[in-house]
Amino acid sequence: MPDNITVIPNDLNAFWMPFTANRQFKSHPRMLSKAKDMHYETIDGRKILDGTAGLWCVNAGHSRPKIVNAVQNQVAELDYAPAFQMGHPNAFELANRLIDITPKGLNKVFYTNSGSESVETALKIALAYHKIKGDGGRTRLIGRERGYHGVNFGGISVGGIVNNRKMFGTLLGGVDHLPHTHLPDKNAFSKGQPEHGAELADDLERIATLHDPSTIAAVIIEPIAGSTGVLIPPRGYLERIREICDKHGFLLIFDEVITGFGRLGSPFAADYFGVTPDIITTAKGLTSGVIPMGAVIVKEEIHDIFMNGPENMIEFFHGYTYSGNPIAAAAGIGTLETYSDENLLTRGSKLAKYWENKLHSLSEHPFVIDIRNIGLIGAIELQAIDGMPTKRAFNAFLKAFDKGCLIRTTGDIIALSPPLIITENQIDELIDCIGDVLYEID
Ligand code: PXG
Repeated sequence: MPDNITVIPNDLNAFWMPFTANRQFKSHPRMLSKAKDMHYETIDGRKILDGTAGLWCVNAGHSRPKIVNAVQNQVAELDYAPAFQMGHPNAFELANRLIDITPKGLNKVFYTNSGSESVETALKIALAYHKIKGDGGRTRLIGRERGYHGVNFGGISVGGIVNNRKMFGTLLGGVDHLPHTHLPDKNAFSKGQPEHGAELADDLERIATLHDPSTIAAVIIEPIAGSTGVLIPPRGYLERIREICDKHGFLLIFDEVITGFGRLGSPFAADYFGVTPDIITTAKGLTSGVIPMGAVIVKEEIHDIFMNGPENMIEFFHGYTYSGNPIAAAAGIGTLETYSDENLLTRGSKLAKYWENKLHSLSEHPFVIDIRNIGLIGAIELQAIDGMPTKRAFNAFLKAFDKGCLIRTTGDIIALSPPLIITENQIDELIDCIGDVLYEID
């Protein structure tokens, strides 16, 4: 940043911060000013080990040279190009590179600017697809309890996080929800996929019967529910969901906003679980968090249904001013190159066992009631303080930040998702930091 711009604000009032306890933050600000590889630096010069890849997005690590150069060069070359009825090479190049790493058959890319927009886009594609096919009675959308699909109206309607829904009116009509898959009595301290709960997928049959299957357009789920505190699908669950969708003609949407781009040690969760959806929503790791960008990747036959009618007509009345923005696309290309150069999309599979063992070494620590892990994702669920849900985990977050490590908490769950460049030593450092924190909080 140029020297003549003041970077330390003297007043924090104007900025209404998202998903933040604004008053707590403004009384004790936690300000970051730099980042490199696995670390942030605070404005007072303290290094913070990043245990969360920012917000599950900085998969390549911070300020990586290929991404930095791509963005710097692009902004000087072509800053913006109209997204509608015009093109520029980066957007096409990125789409081509993207479909090289997406599951077979999913090879058409629609750009957005965020995970929330990817979700809205995917739901609209699903509805329009059935309509164009002459099956316009399929208007219902099925989500899942505890699901997170961003914060726009479609996303909170199919989502199942109560706090994200309850203030906002009646939401979309025609939506129903599968039960969540969290069964702590049966599955606590599971390593990887839990044993129990595949039968919860059968609830989709119940929902189908209740509404009549011919009224259902799509089912949207996160292969791993992240935001709600890391709920890993029981063995056989996703396969069963796929089967039921196929049986009734429902499109299956995997929301891979956090599981995409190597988080599980494979490019996508669809690869990891061997279950292929019809549509994948992405964002975050697409540009390693550097520039806002999302993408919806769809099966060719879904895209092709739209390609009819007169050739001069717009086929899909949807898009954003910044869909496929040149700078975001450059960041995406630099990111995919970094992933490829350093084998980051599969690196998690090599570290997963080490990560798992280290994480589960905390099982006897104070307040720990469950530990869950898969790929480079981990969750440590704490016993809530009586009458004060979320407080214990939030205190752990504050204490960890003081000690130099960044963790995320949701409810009383600590969620971990480090950049994919993390080393074994840094895994030790992160988990040891959390271990110390657990002994120091009440
Ligand atoms: N779908 C999924 C599965 C997500 O996890 C979104 C959609 C929305 O993405 P945008 O880019 O609109 O925020 C998300 C976002 C957390 C956390 O700490 C998770 C998200 C965002 C911020 C924090 O769990 N997920």
